[in-house]
Amino acid sequence: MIDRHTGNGNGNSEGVSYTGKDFSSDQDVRWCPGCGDYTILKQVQTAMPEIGVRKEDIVFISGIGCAARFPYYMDTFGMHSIHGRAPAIATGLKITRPELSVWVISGDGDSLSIGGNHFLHLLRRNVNVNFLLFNNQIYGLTKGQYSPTSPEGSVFKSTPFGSIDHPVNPLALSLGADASFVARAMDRDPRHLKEMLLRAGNHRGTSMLEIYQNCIVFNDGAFELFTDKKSRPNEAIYLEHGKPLIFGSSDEKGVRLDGHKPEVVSLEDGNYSKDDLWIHDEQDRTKAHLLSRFFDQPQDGNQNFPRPFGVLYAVNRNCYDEGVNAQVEDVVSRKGIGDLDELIRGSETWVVE
Ligand SMILES: Cc1ncc(C[n+]2csc(CCOP(=O)(O)OP(=O)(O)O)c2C)c(N)n1
Ligand code: SF4
Repeated sequence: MIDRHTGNGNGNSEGVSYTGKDFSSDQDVRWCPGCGDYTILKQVQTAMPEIGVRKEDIVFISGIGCAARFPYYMDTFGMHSIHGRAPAIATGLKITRPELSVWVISGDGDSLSIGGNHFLHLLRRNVNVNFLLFNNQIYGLTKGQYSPTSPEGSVFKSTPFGSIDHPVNPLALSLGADASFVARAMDRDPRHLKEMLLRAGNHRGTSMLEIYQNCIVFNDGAFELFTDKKSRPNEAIYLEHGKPLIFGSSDEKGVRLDGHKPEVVSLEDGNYSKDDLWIHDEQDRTKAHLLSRFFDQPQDGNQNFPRPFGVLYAVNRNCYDEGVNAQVEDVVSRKGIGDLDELIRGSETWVVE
């Protein structure tokens, strides 16, 4: 059994017509003024009517952190659960209620530190849920300790002499875990963020969307290179399936492949034209891995690759929740409904003397 109503496993869309406001709850929003979480909330509320699922078929499940307050602000079902464990709860819910559209909200600390293990298994199992990873490179709720995504050398309260930890690259990690949908967006490009939310919401399987989110209090400007309108054209590249990798303020640069080695080239010096560039293919796993490695900082002295935004990888593969339900149905049809008491009692008993 895939879905009791629609068959696509992403909620029931029969006869729904909402506006963004319909998804706004009556709770006071308790994030700091200027927090990037506000924009993300707004874009999720704006995207929901277009995803077109009935409110009573939508569930937001979070772990712990500032980001994790999200379910309170959505006028849908929701659950603020335990630290790093939202994927386990989402998996259980999706298996037992496959008709629901399930969204996991998590911070970088929540999903990549205490919840790293659960994150990995959600992705490899490809449970049909949407995972929104709010990455602010800091622990916001606990007042600014460094997180698994903080760059080396980060000076925060818990790392007064600079973090010596090598950071996690969330998209490379997701691809390594065989995620079927891997994308990146940022709070300060709301139009593109909404587009990515729609893509994630319509994906069958785990959609992992990393969202760069500014923590204005403890890590302001962490993503300024990509969010600032002046530096963005040179530091960010927007991926579109079937289109060449072009960037720069007047589209004067591109990325080509020399074998499997990416290279930034000028489109102005006459050596290369658009026809020489790498054409983005969302279904090419090898190229998605290369893209996820465009992660260097200009100050590292490496070739300054632009940071990719958009869908790096999207393929269709079996979902764990569907597999579990299909197997249960098959076994029940062959063997009938089991008896739990009998199972617990077991067929063999021992007497301990
Ligand atoms: C079992 C457990 N360990 C530690 C904590 C303390 N704690 C609360 S939130 C958090 C991390 C929050 O960071 P992040 O997930 O990045 O979310 P943000 O607050 O930045 O949105 C930690 C360590 C906790 N609540 N429970
Ligand atoms: S501490 Fe940072 S992440 Fe948390 S609400 Fe304030 S600005 Fe947002």
